[in-house]
Amino acid sequence: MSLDSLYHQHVKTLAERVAPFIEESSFDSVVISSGIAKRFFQDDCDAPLRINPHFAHWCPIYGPHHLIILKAGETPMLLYYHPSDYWEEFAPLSGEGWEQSFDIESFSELKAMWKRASEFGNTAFIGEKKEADLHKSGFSVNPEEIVLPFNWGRKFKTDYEIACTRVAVDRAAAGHKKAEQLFHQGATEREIYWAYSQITEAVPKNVGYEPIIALNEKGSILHYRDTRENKVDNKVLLLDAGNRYRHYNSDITRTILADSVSDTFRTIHNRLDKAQQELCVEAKVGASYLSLNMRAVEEVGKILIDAGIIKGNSVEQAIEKKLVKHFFPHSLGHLLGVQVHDVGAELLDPMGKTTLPKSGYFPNLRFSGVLEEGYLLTVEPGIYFNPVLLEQARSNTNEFDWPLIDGLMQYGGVRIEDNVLITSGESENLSRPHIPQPL
Ligand SMILES: [Mn+2]
Repeated sequence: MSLDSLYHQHVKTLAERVAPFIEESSFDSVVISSGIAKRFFQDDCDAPLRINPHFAHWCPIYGPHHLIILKAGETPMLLYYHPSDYWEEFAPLSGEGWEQSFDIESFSELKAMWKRASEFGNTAFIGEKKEADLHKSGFSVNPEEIVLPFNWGRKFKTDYEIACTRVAVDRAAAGHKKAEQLFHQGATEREIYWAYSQITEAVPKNVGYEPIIALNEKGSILHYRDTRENKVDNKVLLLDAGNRYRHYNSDITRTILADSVSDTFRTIHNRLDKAQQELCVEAKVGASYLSLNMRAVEEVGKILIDAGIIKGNSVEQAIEKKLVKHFFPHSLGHLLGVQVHDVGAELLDPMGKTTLPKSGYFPNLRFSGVLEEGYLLTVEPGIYFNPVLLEQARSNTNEFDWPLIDGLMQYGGVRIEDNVLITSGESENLSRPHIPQPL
């Protein structure tokens, strides 16, 4: 099926999904804005535009000020902003396939456009309050009775959303391959950054997050931001980099080793890769997300004990005493969609019931509950030798082999991340076939 037909079906599915909630709410209509640019402090320049994720969920266009209007049981409307402006380009509609899914009205003035938007009764607005205030709309801004069911629905991906994600994976795959090649040729972080950006066409609308391109010890920093210009002796590359297509993200991490790394580090890497692949298979319909997270911690615990890094403890003890946390401080992953960290799975029902664990091993787990058909999530366990996390454990000389750990710090760490689609049967790993983990 063509992307246009998939898209048409997608919009139909979303409209049917939200109709009962609009109908039962105290609102006659819902208005979703594409958003407005954010201006830097004391500056006359704007940050790169990031479309309101709710708008992105409904419409593939990239530009500020557009409004979607939803009424239960009716074809969605798009109020399309198309001023004549000599500073910026506001592209005219060009008859692309997606346009068939809306009743479209074009406006050259915001005032007239917002007046039109106010003609649909009592309205709920999904977008930033300051935008609703700017236009003195009188709309109710982000009321829970609307936003919660809209968020809830976002966890069930349509075929269109998966098709877009596949394109985002394909583009990232080309970048990952190039990065691997350059790493082995001794390239710098900066050189890998340029090459990745070029191959993945990383203009702002194609970038969901800035890639993490970390050589050697920098791989231990979970959100490493720098791209160093200086040459180092390339031992390990941790590359966490995706792409964005029609607002849909891929989010993929590979860890690439030079021949020079120690046998211990290579073993840690190979075993984490094997465990990650098993976790991807276990991430299937009906699986408890909390149990899956605990399984990941157990696997990491085993690897650390077998490597001799944690001493004198069983896996259960090492987890109980939170020894494993010094090496694997984050959770297993997150939903993926129009936001790199997508929403919806935290809601057990459309009206906002949650069972997020408030304490225990994962005080900040993004969601609990079981995996359902249509979820798209990342599976990304890691093992890091991070100076800050290790410093917190330094005084414990009995249960950690410090000389061994100190020898491993030069390699940073390992993270391996794939994008997994939960189907009614076996789950599908969208990224692994296109980006094999180099061994
Ligand atoms: Mn991720």
